Amino acid sequence: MLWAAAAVLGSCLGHAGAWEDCDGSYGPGTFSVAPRVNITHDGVFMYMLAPVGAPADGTLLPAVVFMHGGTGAWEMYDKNFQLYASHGFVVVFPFVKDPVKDRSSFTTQTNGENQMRGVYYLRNATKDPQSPLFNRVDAGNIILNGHSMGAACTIRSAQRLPAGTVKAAIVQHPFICGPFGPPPLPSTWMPAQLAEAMDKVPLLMTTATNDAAFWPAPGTAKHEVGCFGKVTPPRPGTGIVEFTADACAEDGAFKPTWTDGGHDCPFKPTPETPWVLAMMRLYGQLQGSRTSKCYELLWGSGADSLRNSKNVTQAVLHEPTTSALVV
Ligand SMILES: *[C@@H]1O[C@H](CO)[C@@H](O)[C@H](O)[C@H]1NC(C)=O
Ligand SMILES: *[C@@H]1O[C@H](CO)[C@@H](O)[C@H](O)[C@H]1NC(C)=O
Ligand SMILES: CC(=O)N[C@H]1CO[C@H](CO)[C@@H](O)[C@@H]1O
Repeated sequence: MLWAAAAVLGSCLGHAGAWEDCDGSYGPGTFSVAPRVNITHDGVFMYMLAPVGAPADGTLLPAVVFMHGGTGAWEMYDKNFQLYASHGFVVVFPFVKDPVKDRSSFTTQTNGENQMRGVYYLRNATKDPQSPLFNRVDAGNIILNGHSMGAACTIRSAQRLPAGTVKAAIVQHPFICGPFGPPPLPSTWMPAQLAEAMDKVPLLMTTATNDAAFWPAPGTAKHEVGCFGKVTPPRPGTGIVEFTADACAEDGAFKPTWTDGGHDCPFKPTPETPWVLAMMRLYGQLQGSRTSKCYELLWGSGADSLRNSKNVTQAVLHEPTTSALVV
């Protein structure tokens, strides 16, 4: 009920609150960004990046808890995190073990365990006078985001956390669904778990036509779209977007250390990152407002909408219903 009232108020005021609406340009936001901080919470090592200061009207900051892909490192996503923090988001980046061990393909986690710890850390930190986040974070405005192995975690965290704990889930290039995967059970996720996650939060999944991580391209995207479609009936406020091979082409920006095409398209500043940010802003800052530009870009069908982007091979988008916003 509170949420419904807040959303109505938000639209009456034309978003006069602390957070700006999307304008379709996706440049950096107005916050400068403090240096990254090391955190250990409940035995889990994490990096934390926060904006400097807070909105003048006392509004608390939203946050995103991001889980990296297998063999992943902060540096793959750093530019995107700086962008999110400049828009007012606290970024929490839990490791499975630590920055060195997580670079090994033997360090894996797919059940969302450490990503959930990231959520618990934020709930604690905003109440902890010793924390740099003391009284600064709205622990009710947390977004989950992950890539590859971390995307599998994001499905599981969204499914496992009680309804109302997080505001949205953004799942970039998840594994293929189970039971046979790859990877096979118990490391993959099941369509029934995705359905449970979708019953709790708006959920946006991404992939790319040239993702060849699990099947030769375009097989991986085809199977991911198939897995998404196994949730029946379709849940409002959910979607999967397959970006084009052109938009997700390898551009050498991370060489010689990493590639950034296909499966690793989430490292790039475009085409996925702007939409990830729009989803974060819509649900972490604008309370899902149906009258916002963020909403129109993500769920609408205008010339500048996600579904009509020339960077998109196909998009299956199930627009939220009014009731889906009252979570
Ligand atoms: C933070 O963690 C990194 C990686 O483990 C380490 O290299 C660095 O020294 C730590 N910084 C501080 C201030 O503890
Ligand atoms: C489409 O993708 C290209 C390449 O990544 C990028 O330069 C362009 O800004 C993207 N356009 C939109 C609307 O996202
Ligand atoms: C697990 C953990 O870090 N708990 C902390 C939560 O915050 C309080 C202060 O509010 C600390 O005392 C706890 O140690």
